[in-house]
Amino acid sequence: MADLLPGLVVAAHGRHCLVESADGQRRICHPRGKKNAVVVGDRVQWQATGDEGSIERVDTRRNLFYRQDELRTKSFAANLDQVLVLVAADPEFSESQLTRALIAAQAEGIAVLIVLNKSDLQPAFDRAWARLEPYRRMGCTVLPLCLTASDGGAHGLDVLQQHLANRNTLVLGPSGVGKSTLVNRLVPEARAQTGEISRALNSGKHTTTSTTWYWVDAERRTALIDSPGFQEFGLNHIEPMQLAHLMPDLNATLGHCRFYNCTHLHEPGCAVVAHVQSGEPDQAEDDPLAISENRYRLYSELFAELSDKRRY
Ligand SMILES: Nc1nc2c(ncn2[C@@H]2O[C@H](COP(=O)(O)OP(=O)(O)OP(=O)(O)O)[C@@H](O)[C@H]2O)c(=O)[nH]1
Ligand SMILES: [Mg+2]
Ligand SMILES: [Zn+2]
Repeated sequence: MADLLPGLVVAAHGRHCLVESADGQRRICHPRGKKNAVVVGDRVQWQATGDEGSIERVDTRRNLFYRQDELRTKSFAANLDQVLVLVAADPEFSESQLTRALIAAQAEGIAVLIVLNKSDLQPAFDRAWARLEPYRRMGCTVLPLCLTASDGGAHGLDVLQQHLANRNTLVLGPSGVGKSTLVNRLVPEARAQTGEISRALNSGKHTTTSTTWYWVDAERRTALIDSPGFQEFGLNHIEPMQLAHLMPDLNATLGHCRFYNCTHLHEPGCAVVAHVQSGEPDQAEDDPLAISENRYRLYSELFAELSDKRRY
């Protein structure tokens, strides 16, 4: 039996994937057996079979970022340093989808970065920026960005690049926010590379419909992973009683409720409810633990959704 070689999965299309070896060479590989299903970011052990290869083993994952609804589990990528949730002034972002993505990352212990793109679009941008205030307050890094400035340049890209350096980052967000535009800005040959990948895999599919790993630097230390836009982000894998722990603003108040098994929905003496902003903006400034009404509403809706599903 031939020696096993280490590799990195840089694209995954159903039964085929593209594996990059240490020397930078990429080749089509076939996972052996269903158990070996691979996702982008997986470290694998493969062996050559002619021009192609077969994946014999998937190394233990450091983390796996995925969503899950009633019907299926959809894995985005594995072994991530960070998830960049990209939203834009237009289309208007869904706070529910943003919150869900952040919870999924927190559940896997993956750092997050929120970036608001299209700062050239006013007044939509300022409105969207204000909606992100609770996220800044709970400790998230939120960066402004413009990828298509009228002078042909970009604004906010330098600061963003500092957050990306020497890490691998999954770029996640709804359709049309500029994920691929960002990748093309930072990876000049991304187009060529994407063309190459789809031809190599002979899939005939448009590559933006699948997740792909790009190296930003020649040393291969900084990577961006482009992903298809998502609309619904199911969290069926999360226990309702875990939710508050996975939302940093709610988590900060935990441990002070009257009942140790408080659901923070209707119990008396609930410390979470005590910090929900009543709608008076001044009150939020006085209370470092303030929880926005929107975030609390998302919590109760999610709690109901995840509890409901468990009854059947
Ligand atoms: N006004 C404005 N438009 C932008 C900016 N950045 C990107 N766009 C435009 O937004 C549109 C969508 O960009 P894409 O990069 O294709 O979006 P995406 O997130 O990759 O979308 P999917 O692949 O469908 O998930 C394109 O027409 C871009 O030119 C920006 O900063 N300002
Ligand atoms: Mg895209
Ligand atoms: Zn409580």
